[in-house]
Amino acid sequence: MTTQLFGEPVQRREDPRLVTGNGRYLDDLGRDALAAAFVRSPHAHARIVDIDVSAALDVDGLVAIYTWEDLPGAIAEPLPLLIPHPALTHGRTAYALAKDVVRHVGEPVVMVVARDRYVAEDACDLIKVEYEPLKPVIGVEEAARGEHLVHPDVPGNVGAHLVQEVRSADGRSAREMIEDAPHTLAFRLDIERSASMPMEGRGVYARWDPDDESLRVYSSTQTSTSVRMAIAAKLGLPLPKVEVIAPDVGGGFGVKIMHPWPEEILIPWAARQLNREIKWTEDRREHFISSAHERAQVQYVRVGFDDDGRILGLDVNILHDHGAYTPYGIIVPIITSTQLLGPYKIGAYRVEFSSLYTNTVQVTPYRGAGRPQGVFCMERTMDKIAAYLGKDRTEVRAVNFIQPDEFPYDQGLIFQDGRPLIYDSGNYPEALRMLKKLIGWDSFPELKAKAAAEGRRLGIGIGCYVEGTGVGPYEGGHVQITTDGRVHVSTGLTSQGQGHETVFAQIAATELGVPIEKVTVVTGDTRRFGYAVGTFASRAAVMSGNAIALACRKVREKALKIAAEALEADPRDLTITDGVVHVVGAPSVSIPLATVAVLANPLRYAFDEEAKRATQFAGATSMDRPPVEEGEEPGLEGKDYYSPVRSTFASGMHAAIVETDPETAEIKILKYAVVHDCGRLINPMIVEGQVHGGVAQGVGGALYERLVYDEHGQLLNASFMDFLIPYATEVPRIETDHLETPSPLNPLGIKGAGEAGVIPVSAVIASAIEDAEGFPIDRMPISPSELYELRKAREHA
Ligand code: MCN
Repeated sequence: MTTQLFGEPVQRREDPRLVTGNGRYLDDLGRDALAAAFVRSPHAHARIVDIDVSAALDVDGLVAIYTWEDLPGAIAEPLPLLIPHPALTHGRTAYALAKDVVRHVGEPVVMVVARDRYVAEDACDLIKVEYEPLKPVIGVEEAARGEHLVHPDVPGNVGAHLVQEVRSADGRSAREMIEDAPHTLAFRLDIERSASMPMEGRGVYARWDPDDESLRVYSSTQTSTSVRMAIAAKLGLPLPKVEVIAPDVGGGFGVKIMHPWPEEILIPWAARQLNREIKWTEDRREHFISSAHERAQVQYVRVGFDDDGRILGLDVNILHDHGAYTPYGIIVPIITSTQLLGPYKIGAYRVEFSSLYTNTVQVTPYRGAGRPQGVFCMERTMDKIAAYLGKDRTEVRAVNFIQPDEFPYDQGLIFQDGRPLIYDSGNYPEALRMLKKLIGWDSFPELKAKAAAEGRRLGIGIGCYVEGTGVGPYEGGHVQITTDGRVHVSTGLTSQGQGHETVFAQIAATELGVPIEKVTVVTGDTRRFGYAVGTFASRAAVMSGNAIALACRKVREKALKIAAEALEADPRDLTITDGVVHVVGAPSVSIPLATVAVLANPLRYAFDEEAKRATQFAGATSMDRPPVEEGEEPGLEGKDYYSPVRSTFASGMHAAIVETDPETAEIKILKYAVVHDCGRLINPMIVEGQVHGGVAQGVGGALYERLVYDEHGQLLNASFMDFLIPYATEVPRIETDHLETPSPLNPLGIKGAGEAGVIPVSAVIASAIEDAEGFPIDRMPISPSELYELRKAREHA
């Protein structure tokens, strides 16, 4: 049996439970709890004139109705704004229940608690809210005109405005470099709204213990510790009196992170108020109109370059649609603007963004978080340069690549974590070589010509990206070996399907030399681990992975020390194999870890016959070790934290071959290839799964997913009948190859992988369609009807 499982494609241990229906999701809990439902605004922008609940009061089974007026103290204040930034001069967050004005369709106005959801919804229908409609602001261009305001005290609807600039080595600005460049291009790109759309929506279930004056809250969240802190602060409870548990979470993709949702505050508050268990489970329509969206940006690009396609100056102006509120600060446009440069070194760079309020659902990070937009911009730029110069698109990229001997490479910008944007490692030329081989880049012209002879249109496309992963500030791991030889690992961050139960067990098994079957992993339960940040920004592997490894190393050291005493050996001569500590080269001189765990506990004799035998085996008597020496702790357990100096930069490149129908403009992906570098792989199979899932989401963003608002601020496609996400039939087979350039920044040499799949897909598909059609694709997503219209426009041009 091997315990060296780091790097092995171990089967996901959580899957048998999840795929046989034995997962426990939020709605599986609290079956007898009261249900909450919300009256939500039907208007995009309106003043609340009156709320009349009288007709609902007689509904049989009604328990309580709350409006903003009923909320006490801090709960009546706006929700917290996380991650403030000096450029965010006008940050605004919503109230848990709307106060005076609603700013998007779907904003919660009244909360109803009742015997069950049916009764709660019936009561909602009887509540009359009188509104005075105000002019809604829809789309960044209308917002930028500033004629009507989303927040009356935010001039021009500008929540934030930021200019970042990197000058050339000889001190010239990007604009000067562009003016002086041999060639220049200018164009506009349009990126539409999409959203996370996890299979399981949000949900909260809370119960109050009046004797202990404590709350137990279950939330379908990516960050149980921050939900806990928000509830404690808003309800005025000491932190130890609030426990938050993330049960099985059916996907998050960003929408369930950090900033507390109104429902995460209101349900626990009402549970305490009424001393009853209360649950709220989001339905799909609520998810569309009252959670969060992302992506929407308009970008104006100017680029100057030389005859080889080397970029001398790049100037990008971004109008970022932030929706009605900024609970998560300006993290999304900051990521776009700083990671737009990708794997390239650019002569000089200027990026400016305005983050604009509109009367639409608020914008918070969705898998990829601003990077798909940045990559779309950079990769469209590369393709345009190649087309202009008549060069191969991969050549233009290669000429701009940062070279392997140039790491660490400082891009001269400040990253989202406030630290310098320095790439730690990578090998972009090698990745390109691997990708070209995987997709068959060099032989594609032949394929294309052959298809053309049959009346078919094929195109090939490429897109490259880097991704800052494993962002701080910290994450922790706790490891305990019990007297049955089992290893219990816990970490505070949560899991939404990434396979953490498996990979963290692989790390512990490898570090401790125990069979993986002996390892159990708990995540996202503040009772087990109170200090944590959460699962987002592809950080779990780097952050908790390293913290768990460090905790294991502490425990291992302690185990070897105790075993050395028992075996009368030098700890440096010992190793652990299959859960047994033994002298290197003399496996018979050994002691099981289970026995070492017994020896590590001074109370071992009192309760446990096995322990008595174990210590006799070890040649010890009951009192011949001091109970707990100074500076030591009983038990074979340890905790450690990992806090990175800065983020580590994963990277990759994708390529695709598409076919566009000459008649119907239908777009089919025939082949899709990924070369991916997330440093040392813990589990290549899980990483591939993550990449595949990401590509599937990216295909949605490239071809189908677009949240359409009309001029009144009504979301026209708030259901899966109208908002298209790709089925398995639309997702191509994905060929993946891994390149491993270890990160020098963390002990395990790993980088993140969770968002890699999604980031470049729109750029790649646009690149391939452009190659098939011979005209520019400057928007994402692109549908067959739009492609058809573009063809017609070309014909008439
Ligand atoms: N991994 C590995 N070796 C590496 C890097 C990662 O084996 N060198 C493994 C990790 O151990 C983990 C998985 O790959 O099991 C993803 O790791 P990581 O990149 O650390 O990402 P996180 O675990 O932090 O997950 C967050 C990331 C993000 S930001 C979104 S959004 C997202 C995603 O992961 N949401 C998901 N993947 C998702 N997958 C599912 N099923 N559901 C979501 O909601």
